[in-house]
Amino acid sequence: MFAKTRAHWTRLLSVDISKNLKMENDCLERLILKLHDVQAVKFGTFTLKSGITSPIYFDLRVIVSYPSLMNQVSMYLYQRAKDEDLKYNSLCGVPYTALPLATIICSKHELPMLIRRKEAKDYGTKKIIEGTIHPGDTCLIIEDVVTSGSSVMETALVLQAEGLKVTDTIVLMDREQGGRAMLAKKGIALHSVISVSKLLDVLLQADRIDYPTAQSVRRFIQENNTYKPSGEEEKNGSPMAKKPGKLAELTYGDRAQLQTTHPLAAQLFRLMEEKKTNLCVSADVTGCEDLLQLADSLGPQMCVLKTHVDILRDFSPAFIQPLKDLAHKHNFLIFEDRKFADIGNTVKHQYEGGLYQIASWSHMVNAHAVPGPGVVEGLSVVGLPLDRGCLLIAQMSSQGSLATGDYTQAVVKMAEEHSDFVFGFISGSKITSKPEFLHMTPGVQMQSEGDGLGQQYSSPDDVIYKKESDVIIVGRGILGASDRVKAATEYREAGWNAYVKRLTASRQ
Ligand code: S5P
Repeated sequence: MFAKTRAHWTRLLSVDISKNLKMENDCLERLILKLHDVQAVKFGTFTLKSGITSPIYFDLRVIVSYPSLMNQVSMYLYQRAKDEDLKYNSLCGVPYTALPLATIICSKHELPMLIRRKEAKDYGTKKIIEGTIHPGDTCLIIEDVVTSGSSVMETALVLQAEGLKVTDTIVLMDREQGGRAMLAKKGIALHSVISVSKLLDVLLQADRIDYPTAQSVRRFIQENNTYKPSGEEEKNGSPMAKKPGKLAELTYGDRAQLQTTHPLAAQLFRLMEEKKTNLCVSADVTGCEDLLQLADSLGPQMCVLKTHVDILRDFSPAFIQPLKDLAHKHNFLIFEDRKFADIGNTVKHQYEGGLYQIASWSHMVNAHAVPGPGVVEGLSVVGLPLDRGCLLIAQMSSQGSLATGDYTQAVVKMAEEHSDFVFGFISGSKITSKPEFLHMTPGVQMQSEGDGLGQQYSSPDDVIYKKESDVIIVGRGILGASDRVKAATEYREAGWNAYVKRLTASRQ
């Protein structure tokens, strides 16, 4: 009797569930047809930003003109998160289309929202995220269409840099071209309301498109998967090929805005973006006059002027003011390449006093991590009140350098633990994914591979594009040229082009 009753209820329940599923399906079909009605999805021949020709095109921006459709889409996005039983503290829509969608959800369900700025803001609070940030909270990302996943990842990176957790994203349309796999690799689960396959099935059944059209889109989707499991990229060979699972890069300007970025690094990132240069000139000349002349003539080309003040045969304190004036005139920072490497108390004196009084004029200095954290602590006693900053030497360009492997990793940890004063590294490549840290790379030359004294050279493209460093440090490549201004212009262009190429590749 009991078994019969249970079977009865089970049957009734399953009829109910399948009825609900059918209703849900009908609603989703209506939503897809409505999106097609308003031309949020189109079929034809479209040239995408990447130059690829696509038989399908999504423009979800148009839905802002249809308020009931906006509400419907927002309802679906919210319901999707509920179905997955996601736990989150706030919502952030990827700018721009998903911004109003997130707003509707947050307003309707009284949820806190965060807004990610797309453009750099150069006045007021200089924030890249608007809203109250509680580090450790989980933020759910809302997006309209996902192809490679890079725009979701770009927003996730900015949120993560502010201390927020990002574990899931809800998207209206998954183009099924690799975004899900790429995001999964980065620890973000993608939940979509509609997949391209579902969209094609519905439009085909409703006679909105014919079979050959649906087939050509399916083929396009299959042939244009943006996600390549590790290892395949090299085989593809294209220098612009997107690296597997690689994130969309933040620009120098974006990095200047992060709350975790050191004020000096922010100043540098900003001036790099403004002057369009990632060139640091290593002014390894031995006379004050020569150095000042170099600073004046190459000033417009560079973001940083690097000095070795102890190689100047005629140094006098009178040399400092004209150097500072030139830094101001041409908007570059001064970096005394002193490579401090002693106990805290000694470096404190070396930095502040003596003949050179480095802290009084050099915006930044560098230090070896060999002595342990005391070296940074000693320098910061002097540097912090003056708003100075320090780079730690994590790798060296010279042959046989011992600064490799675990040592380099320990330097990164030391920098993270002293990020009030340390804002970056001297390194051959990018060694931390934390975007607030700056990487500066010496050993850059286009003409030569070495100097016979252990120096090893790489090209600007290698350093900025392949090794993902931020700044090229060039000495003899420019100083040894018959026309130094022309050479500096060439290095500046090569460094900047490599940076633009890297940004472009990360967005494809
Ligand atoms: O590992 C390093 C670190 C530094 S700071 N290798 C380097 O060459 N440097 C400095 O960069 C070096 O002291 C010199 O001032 C500059 C490179 O000069 P170039 O003439 O070889 O370009």
